[in-house]
This record gives sequence, structure tokens and C-alpha cells, in this order.
Amino acid sequence: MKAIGIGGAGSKIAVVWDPSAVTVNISEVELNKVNTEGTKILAALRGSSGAFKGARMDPAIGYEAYNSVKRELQSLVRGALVFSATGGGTGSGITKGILEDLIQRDADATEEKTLFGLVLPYARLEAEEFIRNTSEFMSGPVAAAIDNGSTGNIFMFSNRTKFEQRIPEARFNEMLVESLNDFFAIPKKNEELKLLDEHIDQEDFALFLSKPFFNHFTSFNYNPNNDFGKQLNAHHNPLLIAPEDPIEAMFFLEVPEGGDSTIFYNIIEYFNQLGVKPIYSVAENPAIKSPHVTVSLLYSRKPAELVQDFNKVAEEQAQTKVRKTIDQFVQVEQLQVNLEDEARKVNEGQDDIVAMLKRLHKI
Ligand SMILES: Nc1nc2c(ncn2[C@@H]2O[C@H](COP(=O)(O)OP(=O)(O)OP(=O)(O)O)[C@@H](O)[C@H]2O)c(=O)[nH]1
Ligand SMILES: [Mg+2]
Repeated sequence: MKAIGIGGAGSKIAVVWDPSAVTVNISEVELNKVNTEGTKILAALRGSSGAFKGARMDPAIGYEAYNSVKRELQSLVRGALVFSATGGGTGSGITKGILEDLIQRDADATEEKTLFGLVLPYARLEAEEFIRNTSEFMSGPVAAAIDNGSTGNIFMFSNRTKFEQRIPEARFNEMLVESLNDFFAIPKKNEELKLLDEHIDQEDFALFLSKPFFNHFTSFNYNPNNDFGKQLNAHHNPLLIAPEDPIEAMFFLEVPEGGDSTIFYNIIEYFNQLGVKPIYSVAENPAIKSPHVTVSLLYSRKPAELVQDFNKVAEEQAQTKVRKTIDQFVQVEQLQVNLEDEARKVNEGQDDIVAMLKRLHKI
């Protein structure tokens, strides 16, 4: 599938996925560094000052620059996978423009839906601006596009593992793409391997991808003697935001040569308890020694993990504010009055954050 990379992170990841990806940036320096056989598009601002510097974490600048590339991108995004970080200014600003245009125009045909691979910051260790931009981006344009059914699947990658395991950026980008490739290999494997039950062909797969939900995919060795749900929960994809309960699901079960194909009924039963009838297939793979399953869950509610992360950061910020306030007013005579005043301001700030989290919770 062809890719479009927006901003720094989006471009770097897009070219790993697709060596001829189209890349878009406001920063000429960043754009020049990208190694792609595809078109490079320099988005421009009305004044020339932004051209070399990027949006410097300000999504309003990215959003303004979208106007200069709108016409070109409107046709390019059809049937493409758009990669962007949610924290920076260029990626989130331009991608906001893309999402708004998708909402405006008539529903695309199945194969023409635009998919998104979003890279979310790790709230505990990344800049406050990245977190704030992400909240606004997710609760604004992403929520609206999902409500409107305007996009195909949205993959929410998380930089958590990158920071926690201290993985070099280039290696981590490869890991994201390898994982995505693993999921996208399902229809091809269905063509190549001996099928034992059901079938997922290119068209089934394309239809699944065209649905306007978050997609959490993962794969693991499945032990049919143990509970499937517990194994699934223990093997969520660490590169993606944890999923909510699925609205729809897909699974592809591979069993070794001569293996028991009927173990898939356990998986059907598991999904049935959640009220979901998955699309699925079972194939024989002589290259494996134990059953292996690839699962994809489509969900639309805001992932709990994200809200928790933001809660934590918001709380830490509020505490820092209070601490600063105390330091600042400790020598002032009217200490009591000022503290009360500041405490009220902090609380007002918190109310805003709570309101934002409530909005976030809706998607
Ligand atoms: N996984 C991954 N994350 C990245 C990479 N580069 C930046 N990030 C993350 O992406 C976010 C910043 O977004 P960028 O793509 O750098 O910003 P941008 O869209 O170019 O916007 P500006 O530079 O602010 O104009 C932060 O959360 C970074 O940790 C990368 O190559 N891989
Ligand atoms: Mg940048």
C-alpha cells in the first residue's frame, strides 16, 4: 500500500514502509534528509519565515501550511496510508487539514479510504507540548473523522516501548513497520498456504481496513489448552496503544503440518461472548512448530491507557504549579491570600483538563 509521510516522524516511518513514499514537510532541512524515491512536497507558509524551520511544535502553523499542499494531497491520500506523529506541529497540523477534508467530501469507495498510522508520544517522558497537541488532535479532528466514518482504519502507535527500552529511533521505526507488515501479510498468506477452514482474501481484507475504527493488531503463539482471552490480553501489541473492547475482529490461525485446525472454535467462542462475529481463516504452515494466531481488533472508544497517561501528566503538572506557586509567594506578606488565589487558578486549569478528558473519552 502506498504511503504518505507528514512531518519528521511521519516521513521517516513512511519511507521504511514504502521506499517510494510521498513525504511532506514545512522544514526544507527535514525534507532533504528523507531518503525516498518518491515525491517530496514542501509545504509553504504565507510569509517565508517558516520554510526552513518547520512548525516548531505549533499545529496552527502546520494547519496553515496545509493550504499550500491541499490540492495535491487531496488526490494522493485516496487509498493511501498516511503516517504522522500527533505531537509535533507539522504532522498534526497538516493531518488535521487532511482529516477535515475527508469529513467534507462524499464517502470514499472501500479501496479509496485513507488509513492513518499515528505516532503518539510517551506521556511520561516527552515534552508537554507533544502531549497537549496530541490531546487536541485526538479529541478534535480524529474524533470528528471517526464519528463521521470518514477514514479507514487508524493505527495508534505508541512511543512507550521506544523510551522504556531505550531503542534507537531508526530501529524502532523498523519495528513499527515489521509489525504492520506482519498484519498486512494475512491475505498473501491466505493465497500461499493450504487453507483448512474459511478464507480471508484481498477483498475481505480491504473491506476490513476500510472501516472507520482504531485497529489494534497483534500476533502470538496460541496454546489451545489455555483460555484464549487471557492469552490475547497478555499479548497485546506493545507498539500500539492498548485496545478497548472490539466492535469487529479478524483472526488468522496458522497450525503446523498435520496440526488440529479445530482449535479455532475456542477463538470464535471467545469473540461470541463479546458479541463479535469475527472474519477468520485457518491455514497450515509447515514452517511453524506450534499454532500461531494473528488477531486484529477494531474499536472506537478512547483507549483507557491514553486517558490514564494524560491524567497522570495533568496531575503532575498541577502539582508542579502548586509547588512553584508556594516558592514564589513564600516571602510575600499576604501569603495566605495569594495562595488561595493561585490554588483557585490551578483548579480552574484542572477543570479544563477534566473537560478535555471527558471529550477524549467519547471517541
Ligand atoms: N517513533 C518515532 N517517533 C518520532 C520520530 N521522530 C520524532 N518522533 C516523535 O514524534 C513527535 C514529534 O513529531 P515530529 O514528527 O518530530 O514533528 P513534526 O510533525 O515534524 O512537527 P514540527 O517539527 O513541530 O514542525 C514526538 O513525540 C517524537 O518523539 C521517529 O523517527 N520515530
Ligand atoms: Mg519537524
